Amino acid sequence: MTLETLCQQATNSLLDMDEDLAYETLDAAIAAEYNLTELLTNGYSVGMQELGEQFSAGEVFLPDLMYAAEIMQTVSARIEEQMVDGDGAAETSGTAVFCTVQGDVHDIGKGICCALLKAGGFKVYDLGRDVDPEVIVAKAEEVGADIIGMSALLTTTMTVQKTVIDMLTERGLREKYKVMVGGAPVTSRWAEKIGADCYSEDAADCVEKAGTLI
Ligand code: B12
Repeated sequence: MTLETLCQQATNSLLDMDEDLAYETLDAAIAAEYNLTELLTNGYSVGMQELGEQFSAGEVFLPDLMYAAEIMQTVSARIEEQMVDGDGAAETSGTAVFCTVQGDVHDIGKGICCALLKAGGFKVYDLGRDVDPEVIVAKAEEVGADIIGMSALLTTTMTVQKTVIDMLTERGLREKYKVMVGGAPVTSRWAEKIGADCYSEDAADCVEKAGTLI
């Protein structure tokens, strides 16, 4: 089977919430030694995004969405394992501290960004979701991060990205870090308004921009 066919199958597996198909597709791609980044971004991610739109339009119920989110997380974790085992993480391009901000539990997109950054040679500290601004700043200081990446999927939690940037400025730490922001409601305009260094629409762009920021 071609990679293109497997990507389509990966998309369908999420849209149909077919767990077995999702894992079979991944196994087939691993066996064929296909590019798993492509399978993630052009396959599973597309399915998750389409399902998200269906949910927003009231065509999919919350329990189904949560089930698909679980499948997506298992798949992302397995792909990340494969990438770390492979040659992707051999060199360190820089150090990034990533999280989903306080009050927000949406971590699928953040997880994909972390997986691709690791594959791109970054050392990534994934702090998880619903993370307190103090914890983000403390971790960046502790590990000497180059990049702080913050994901927010709710309009109510986007403001926490600003809180962290303001905190860095007030403490005289702002120049030490490149701050990247993202998540579905975030725009380049918002990034500019709050004084972030960079906004990315998707994970592949996030890795590319992270590389140019350092
Ligand atoms: C899946 C989902 C959930 C899952 C989350 C599971 C999980 N573990 O993440 C569950 C069911 C738990 C959930 C809960 C809720 N959700 Co919800 N959820 C979604 C949904 C459908 C998809 C999000 C997703 O995973 N997309 C797929 C990923 C791959 O895309 P992504 O996150 O955008 O990430 C990509 C880019 O944005 C970028 N990126 C992401 N982060 C970052 C960070 C950086 C630094 C960079 C550079 C780039 C980057 O790269 C990623 C990969 O390409 C969206 C709808 C949507 N269309 O977005 C609603 C949505 C975000 N949820 C919404 C809401 C309201 C909620 C709830 C409040 C519902 C409720 N009433 O309880 C709760 C929130 C609880 C909380 N405190 O957080 C609203 C938000 C509305 C708003 N304007 O604020 C949305 C938009 C749905 C809607 N239209 O109503 N949700």
